[in-house]
Amino acid sequence: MDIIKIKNLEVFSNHGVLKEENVLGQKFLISADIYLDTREAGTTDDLNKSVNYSEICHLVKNIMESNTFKLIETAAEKLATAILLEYSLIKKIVLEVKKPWAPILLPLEYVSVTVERKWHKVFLSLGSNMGDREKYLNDAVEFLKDDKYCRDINVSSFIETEPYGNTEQDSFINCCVSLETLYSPHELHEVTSQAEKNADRKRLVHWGPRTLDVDIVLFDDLIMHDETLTIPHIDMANREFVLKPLAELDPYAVNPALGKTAVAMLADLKKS
Ligand code: PH2
Ligand code: MG
Ligand code: MG
Repeated sequence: MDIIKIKNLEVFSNHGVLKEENVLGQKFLISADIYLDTREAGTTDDLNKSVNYSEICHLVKNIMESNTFKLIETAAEKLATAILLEYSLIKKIVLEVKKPWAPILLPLEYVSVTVERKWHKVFLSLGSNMGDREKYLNDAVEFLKDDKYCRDINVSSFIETEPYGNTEQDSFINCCVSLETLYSPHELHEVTSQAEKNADRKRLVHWGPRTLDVDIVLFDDLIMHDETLTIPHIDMANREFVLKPLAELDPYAVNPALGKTAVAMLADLKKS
């Protein structure tokens, strides 16, 4: 991908853990590697096809001067997020906040924090087999659309499916949702859990009937497992109700743990 670089933009502002820093202020230097596709701007000479680096510098200065953060971590986080939210053409940003006058009673060139933030590509699987099933799915989609850290939301067809696993329950409506998000996997899990709570989901029986289930199926090419999350979804390759709508949204979405596309997983499942 192409990069626009801003190097050591100088601003004077009041961030710091110490009271004196908040009162007196000091110099900060901001650098950013801004990842976007500049091809069209470069071939047409049209600024509208790129981002205006002057505007971004003024946005940075504004945010730095109108806030008092304790941590340079917070400054970096706020700047990176604000820039990604303001400029939809930017896919990723690596942003550094340097503090050359950090008052630590020792000489140093600077201390700094660098953060890398991007729009993550995510696929969710949604299911409902209680009450007004379509409404629960539609409400969840609306809930995601209202979240400014989620964008570019696409919804597959709704399909009626027989219960998989515990078969002593009513049939499901399932779908998949693709989106881009600034959330981390655990932050997104908090959001999907909130969507389930909004549907008054009660966890009575494991794999039992539910008003709404929202699972993270794929998150970039991430492979992870801990107490709360397993990504890619551990059983996705065995579930037609996940693979069919997933393949409809993006036949070439890859499960990085298996090295298989959605269409390939679906074909393998139908064979077995
Ligand atoms: N979800 C389950 C278990 N079984 N079966 C269908 N058809 N659809 C589901 O969403 C589903 C299921 C656990 O999440
Ligand atoms: Mg599930
Ligand atoms: Mg679940």
